[in-house]
Amino acid sequence: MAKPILYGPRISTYVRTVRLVLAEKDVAYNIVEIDIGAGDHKEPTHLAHQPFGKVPAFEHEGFMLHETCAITRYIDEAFQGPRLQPGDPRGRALVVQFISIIDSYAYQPIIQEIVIPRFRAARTGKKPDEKAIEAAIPAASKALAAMEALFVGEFLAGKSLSLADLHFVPICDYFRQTPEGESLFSSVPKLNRWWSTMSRRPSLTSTAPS
Ligand SMILES: N[C@@H](CCC(=O)N[C@@H](CS)C(=O)NCC(=O)O)C(=O)O
Repeated sequence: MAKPILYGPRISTYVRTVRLVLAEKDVAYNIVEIDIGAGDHKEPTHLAHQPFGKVPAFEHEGFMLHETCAITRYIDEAFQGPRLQPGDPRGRALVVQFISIIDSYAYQPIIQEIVIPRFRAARTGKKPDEKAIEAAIPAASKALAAMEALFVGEFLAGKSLSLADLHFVPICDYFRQTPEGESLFSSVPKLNRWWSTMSRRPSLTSTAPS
């Protein structure tokens, strides 16, 4: 089988989720870095792969895909390696439920409204809009609390690692580097324990953005 190609920057949480899945399945791939800082994801070359101007996009033997949840499911089903989706309908539904919560309710407040402003402030030395960050905390907290309540055990959606864990890891890794993340994680003990286990996996080290 030809090596798949992943289009996107390593710093992106969605790109990292795909890299985590590829690493857990031990699938070799090529990555084409897209410089989102320079706006390359809005250029025609990338828009031909991802019409919404987002990252990642994915290519396998001429088959093109975008939308991370479609890409990760395809990789799990098309390649050898440990299965990252449960065999039963309820187990798979729980995995999809977690991914949907992450996409719909966690990503925006955590990454867009807390992590990006904090990291940008650290990079530029300019003060972030503290009021805007504070305004994002209730939504971030609600998403974490919902996942804490749904946590099945050991891994997010059950006894085995699944796509749900790999969709959430990149967001947590960044969030925990902010004061808001550090504080909110102390109120979700199951997710905290989950993170201690997850953070030791070799796939996290090998995909860590520099
Ligand atoms: N629905 C898309 C969302 C991907 C997404 O939001 N990616 C972010 C990076 S983590 C992005 O492209 N941001 C750049 C922008 O919105 O201009 C997916 O699931 O792949």
